[in-house]
Amino acid sequence: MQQNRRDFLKWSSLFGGLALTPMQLSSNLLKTSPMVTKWAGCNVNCGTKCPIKVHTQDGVIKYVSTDNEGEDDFNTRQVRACVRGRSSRYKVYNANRLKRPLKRVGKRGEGKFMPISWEQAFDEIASKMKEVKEKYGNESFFITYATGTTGTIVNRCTSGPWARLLSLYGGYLNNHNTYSTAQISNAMNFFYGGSPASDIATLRSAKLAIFFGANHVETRMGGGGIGYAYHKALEESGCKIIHIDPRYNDSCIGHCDEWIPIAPGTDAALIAALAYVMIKENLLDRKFLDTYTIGFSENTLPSDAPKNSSYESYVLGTYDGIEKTPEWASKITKIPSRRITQLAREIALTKPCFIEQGWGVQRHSNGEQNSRAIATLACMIGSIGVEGGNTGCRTGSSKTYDIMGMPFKNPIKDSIPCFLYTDAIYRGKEMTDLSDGVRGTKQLKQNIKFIFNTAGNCLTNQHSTIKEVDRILRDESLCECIVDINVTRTPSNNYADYILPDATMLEQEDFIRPGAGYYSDRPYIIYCQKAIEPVGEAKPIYEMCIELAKRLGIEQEFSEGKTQKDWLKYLYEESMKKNPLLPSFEEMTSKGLVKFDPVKPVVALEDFIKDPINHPLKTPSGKIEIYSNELAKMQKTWKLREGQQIVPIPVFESQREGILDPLKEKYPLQFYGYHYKGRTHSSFWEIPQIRETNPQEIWINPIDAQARGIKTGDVIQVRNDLGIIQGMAKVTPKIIPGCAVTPQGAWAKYENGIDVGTCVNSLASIVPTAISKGNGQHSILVEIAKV
Ligand SMILES: Nc1nc2c(c(=O)[nH]1)N[C@H]1C(S)=C(S)[C@@H](COP(=O)(O)OP(=O)(O)OC[C@H]3O[C@@H](n4cnc5c(=O)[nH]c(N)nc54)[C@H](O)[C@@H]3O)O[C@H]1N2
Ligand SMILES: Nc1nc2c(c(=O)[nH]1)N[C@H]1C(S)=C(S)[C@@H](COP(=O)(O)OP(=O)(O)OC[C@H]3O[C@@H](n4cnc5c(=O)[nH]c(N)nc54)[C@H](O)[C@@H]3O)O[C@H]1N2
Ligand code: SF4
Ligand SMILES: [Mo]
Repeated sequence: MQQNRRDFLKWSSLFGGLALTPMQLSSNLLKTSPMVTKWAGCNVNCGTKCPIKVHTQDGVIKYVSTDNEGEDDFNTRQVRACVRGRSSRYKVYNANRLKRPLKRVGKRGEGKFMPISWEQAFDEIASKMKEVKEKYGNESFFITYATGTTGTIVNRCTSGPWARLLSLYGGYLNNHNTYSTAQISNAMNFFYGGSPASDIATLRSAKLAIFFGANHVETRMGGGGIGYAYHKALEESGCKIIHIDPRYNDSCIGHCDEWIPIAPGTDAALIAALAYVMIKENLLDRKFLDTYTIGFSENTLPSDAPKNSSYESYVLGTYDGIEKTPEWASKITKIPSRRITQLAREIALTKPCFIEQGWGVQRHSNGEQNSRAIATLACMIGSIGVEGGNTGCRTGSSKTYDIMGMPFKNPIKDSIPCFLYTDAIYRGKEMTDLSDGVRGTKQLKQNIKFIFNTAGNCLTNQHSTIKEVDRILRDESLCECIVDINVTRTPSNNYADYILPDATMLEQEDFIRPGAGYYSDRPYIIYCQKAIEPVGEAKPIYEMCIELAKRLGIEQEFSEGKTQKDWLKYLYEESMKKNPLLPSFEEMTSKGLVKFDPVKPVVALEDFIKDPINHPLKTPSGKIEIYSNELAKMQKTWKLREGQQIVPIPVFESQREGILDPLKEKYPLQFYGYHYKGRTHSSFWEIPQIRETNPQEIWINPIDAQARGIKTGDVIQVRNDLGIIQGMAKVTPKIIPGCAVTPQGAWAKYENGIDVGTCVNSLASIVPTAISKGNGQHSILVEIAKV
């Protein structure tokens, strides 16, 4: 800064002390307008939501830079955007950018469209809405799960203007869960009555930290949040770090004392063996277990639970006749038994020990059990409720500085697990609470007939079994109309009947704030100041919804006469009433970025541990439920798919496409897609510069590669019964033998039935998990061969 100021003074004195910046001067000389800088933000769902500075000239974005204001020590940190956010200019200007409303011409899914006027688009969509409402009722409308504009206030994908419009029009079928956390969120509700987690900043007080599939450096990349806080806490504490992950993830690099590779989907087996050692060597925190939990031992089981159904009985083998020794676990997890024994001692004897899991562990067909097992480990050592300890959940942020969204009240209560949306298209009316986890009703009244997909690629690319999705969506007699709202062409909007071009966050005013769980102890709020006019005919979704509301006869109810800016002011000022720390609307909008003082980092369950009687958990017993009575009830009443089970304690389950599935004879390699620094899911794939610098590689261990004659750079095919993907091999010991991985989110592209776009969801099963009906997308079995 100092240097900049000195340079500026030197320049201005050279030009006779004029109060112009060098940039303004050269603009004047070249007779162009001066550069203008506006704040905007990166709205994609890596959760972090970084501010960006947009520099324009004559209404054109010239370059994008990042927060560089203020000091930059940890407590005053600049919220610097990653390379994806800094590439936002290309998000506005790229060959795939949508600039006009499009209408399908060929068959659905063929990807042929013609430009139409907004008038025609609104008229036709409104008329189809009326028709569908009349024929099938409001339960047939659906807004798909989508995350491309989460964190914004008006321009929200799933709970913004579309939700308000449809609510006022009579309602729509809701969805619950997320693709991010379906299994862990449901599992932790049974276990803790929520997902309590310490702030990652408290890691600075830990002596040992065990991370299960937690990749902060790659999945929380912005400078304002968790990735940086993780790095900083490790620097300060010097604590020992162990990452347990099938692959050597980016958070291991430069930070980690040990990487323990584990076979995917087997964490619950490892935990059972750790428990075995701790029981045998008397290393458990029995006082903690007896005071705060139920069901670890027989003496704390609920009175109506069967004998020998405690976790300890499972571990010692009185439950099922198998002792969960390190040798037993070693065969499943592929971790040497000696290391398991040592690890148990190390974890039990080094306190405080910070236990955390990311969300990769739970995105498996047995994900609920894996995540409950890791939380059980945190209980076994009693490192909960103390600074430097954690609950086994993914770390969170300390305080939410929220801004209200647009109000809406959906008169329909029926809700499906978001991952079952394709099922609800072809067999909605068969779906029930006990067979499909439907909520708000016992059975659905209607199949999905009309879809709005805003800012999402979950219609196909991010869903599973792409060929099956293709079959369902292509059939125009099933879902009769699909309206897709995006800023770019995507694999999903290939299936749309109408594609509507949205304005980006650089082209409209809105708030963006980081998601809870992403910014650690330093909240901030961004106000996007509208850097340029929307390109082409793109327009914000609020304006689209007003036009539809007009045609549906609900304009006044929908808009209440307010513009987007009026709503932003109203919602912000309502939020100010609850949070006196928020500056005035005028200050917020003129500053563009407001960073708040650091808050005290949260230590999860501190109150409950201090006083469990007066601060009970939201579980039925008020305690931590290692044995869940609710799951015991579901075990008796729910109708499950073949091979599935619900067990009240967190046993290791061999389920669909897991390490013990007999299908492994045919498809011997485990496979999954991890979240990648080169994209946020499928977002940014459309930008060639980003694709070029972040290649789509398929990692395979040298042992497996050699057995198949594969070398780095070879084109290989990964196949199972659901599909074939093709891509480039990277032979690396950074992945455990017996497993291969590729970044999730690449755009599927089918050529002669083969996905040459290397999208992992061409191979992932559409079968939901037993308890949450979530996406066990990381459980895939395959064979790999050189092309
Ligand atoms: N750069 C970038 N950041 C992102 C995203 C992105 O696409 N790109 N997506 C964002 C979103 S919406 C979400 S939900 C989060 C996702 O965050 P996560 O779900 O945590 O990400 P994953 O990469 O799926 O998994 C994290 C790690 O778990 C490991 N893992 C997989 N299976 C297992 C297992 O069975 N056991 C163990 N121990 N480890 C396992 C993976 O190898 C990976 O290193 O990230 C967010 N951040
Ligand atoms: N196999 C496998 N599948 C997965 C996962 C996995 O780990 N493995 N992860 C799952 C997870 S955790 C998630 S959260 C989902 C994510 O899946 P999605 O929610 O579909 O996320 P993205 O792929 O990022 O798609 C977001 C879309 O929003 C669009 N967009 C961006 N900005 C704007 C805007 O301003 N306006 C509009 N209208 N659109 C905009 C982008 O162009 C992009 O098409 O994927 C899930 N799918
Ligand atoms: S870290 Fe996430 S929000 Fe921040 S710039 Fe990168 S992609 Fe955008
Ligand atoms: Mo996610």
